[in-house]
Amino acid sequence: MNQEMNGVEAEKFQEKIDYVFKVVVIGDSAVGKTQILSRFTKNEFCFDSKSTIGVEFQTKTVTINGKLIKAQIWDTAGQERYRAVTSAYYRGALGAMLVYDITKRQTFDHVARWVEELRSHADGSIVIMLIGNKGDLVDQRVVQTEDAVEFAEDQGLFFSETSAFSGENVNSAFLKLLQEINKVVSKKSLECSNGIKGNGNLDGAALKGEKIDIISGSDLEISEMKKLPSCSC
Ligand SMILES: Nc1nc2c(ncn2[C@@H]2O[C@H](COP(=O)(O)OP(=O)(O)OP(=O)(O)O)[C@@H](O)[C@H]2O)c(=O)[nH]1
Ligand SMILES: [Mg+2]
Repeated sequence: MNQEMNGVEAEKFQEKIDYVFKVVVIGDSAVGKTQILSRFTKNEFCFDSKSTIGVEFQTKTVTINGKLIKAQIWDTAGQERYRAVTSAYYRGALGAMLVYDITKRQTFDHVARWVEELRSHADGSIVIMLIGNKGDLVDQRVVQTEDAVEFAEDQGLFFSETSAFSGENVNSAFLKLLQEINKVVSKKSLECSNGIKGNGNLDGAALKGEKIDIISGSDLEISEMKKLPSCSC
């Protein structure tokens, strides 16, 4: 949508954005993180995509409950040696897509470790969506849906099976995550405007009528990121 606008129109559009939600995509190498992102933001898929090195991000603007929300989605390498500084990657993240490959058992076995990493580096209120990707490879499935559902329920995660290749469930999974983030943000915003902190106590600053920005631009360390090229192959 942005590409079709001229500079002035794009500027007006930017001004109307209500929230920027930072989302991180994590999971083992080669599970399809970059391709899921590419499918969601550009409706593209690439079979011989290269391993991600460092950190990349893409954005997509969607409307949720009448609010214009820009999802800024960060993608990093599953391989430890290619990963960027972990704390910077998770800082300010409101949501996470935790991806495994339904055809590779090990990638599902590692999901618990990724949850631990999230719990130790990200904000406690982060919304997590567990994703079983490569759903198109039905004959090669080794991770059963029920096992993933049980794990997700146990850990309080949302869950979906996707295919970056066919596009199945990719949009709906991202939209569900963004909707859930929106609920969390709206609740926090309401608590602030009522002068009640998350712990139920009255907050002096809010009672004085100060405006509290839940997500400010400074939370987004754009200088540490590079934009993805139009195709990541
Ligand atoms: N059949 C099928 N192949 C997929 C799917 N998603 C990704 N792939 C393939 O899986 C391989 C790895 O995909 P990537 O998106 O690069 O994986 P990644 O998780 O970003 O890997 P790292 O950047 O190394 O962490 C590529 O060959 C993709 O084409 C899918 O839904 N179906
Ligand atoms: Mg990648």
